[in-house]
Amino acid sequence: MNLDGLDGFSIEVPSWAYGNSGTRFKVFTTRGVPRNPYEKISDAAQVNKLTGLANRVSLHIPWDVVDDWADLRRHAEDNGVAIGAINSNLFQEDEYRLGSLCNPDPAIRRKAVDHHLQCLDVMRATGSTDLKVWLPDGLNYPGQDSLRGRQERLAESLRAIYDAMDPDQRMLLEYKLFEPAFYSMDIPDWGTSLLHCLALGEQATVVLDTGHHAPGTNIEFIVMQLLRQNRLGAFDFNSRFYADDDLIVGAADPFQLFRILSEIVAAGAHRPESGINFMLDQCHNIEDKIPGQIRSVLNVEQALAKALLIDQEALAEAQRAGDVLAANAILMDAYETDVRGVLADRREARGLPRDPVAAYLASGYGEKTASERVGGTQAGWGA
Ligand code: LRH
Ligand code: MN
Repeated sequence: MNLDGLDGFSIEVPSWAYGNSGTRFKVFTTRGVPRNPYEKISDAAQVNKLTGLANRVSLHIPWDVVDDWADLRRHAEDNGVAIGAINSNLFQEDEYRLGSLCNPDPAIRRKAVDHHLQCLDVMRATGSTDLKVWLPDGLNYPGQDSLRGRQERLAESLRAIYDAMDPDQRMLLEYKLFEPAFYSMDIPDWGTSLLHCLALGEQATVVLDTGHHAPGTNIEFIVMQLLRQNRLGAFDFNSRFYADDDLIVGAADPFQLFRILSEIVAAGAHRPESGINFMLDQCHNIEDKIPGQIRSVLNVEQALAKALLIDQEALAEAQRAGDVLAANAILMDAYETDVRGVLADRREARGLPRDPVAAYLASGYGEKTASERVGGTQAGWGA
């Protein structure tokens, strides 16, 4: 089994996965949960230490604001990770009730644009080059506002942010079908995000969050199409059974994850030089967070390993010959291949534990942090 294609592959983990999270019904708290970005990064670094796969941590502003960004950057580097994408937050200010970058009020749009200019400064201070913009803006009732007017305002606001970016910085523009708006979102689908990116320029690319589509959507088709346009900037990996459940990637539909990564491998986009940022965007509402993150990065690696086993030549030949069953069988053979043993061997060869979850549980890190992190306010949704 040649899995050299895994060399250099890395996954970015989200700081917010280590804080408390939940649903509108309940946010559960857990002993030892981080109380600040330093502790979030320390926990995230455990995932990289045990898997060798997760060497970047995404931050969310203002959740991860600190007094000294250079010091936080040093803390990350001391723990073997780097600061990854900087996520703006347009969903927690009262002023944004009727929208942020699309709001009819120019003063509120200005506030939302300025928030992104602050995020660009955080990127300069932390060495991050990815600005991730998810727009919660939308409508709950038909007629509530002009669908077209909002697009014009959005284009103007995004232009103001884009023009403030440095040449090495990227905008990652995320779309979502619904929630928190329930009639229309202003960036509901990949096409709308792509249109705005094409209008902005080369440094604007699309983020595909696997939980942001209508049930039954063929997500790998969207991956293929964005790759064709060279505008797939990043993934927010997670899985879902119904809505934006933000569950462990691959847990709900491992075959879908395999199909997505098959399109990535077919285009050679798994290679670091593709510039695609493979990120997780998850919440561990009821399960232990660090083992949940370890399981997640291993699920992505496993799906990628299976995709790398696809016999591309035989597949192309069967497709050319119109041999439907043979073509499908070639893909299914790769999917049905158990790669867990060879991946454990690969870890062992790199001085990493064969079973990272077991190694984490045996490390006592969870107990140690639970006993140390007394007092203060736990981080997380609703904190
Ligand atoms: C929105 C989203 C976005 C993040 C948030 C934590 O649903 O996917 O990527 O800002 O989750
Ligand atoms: Mn997301």
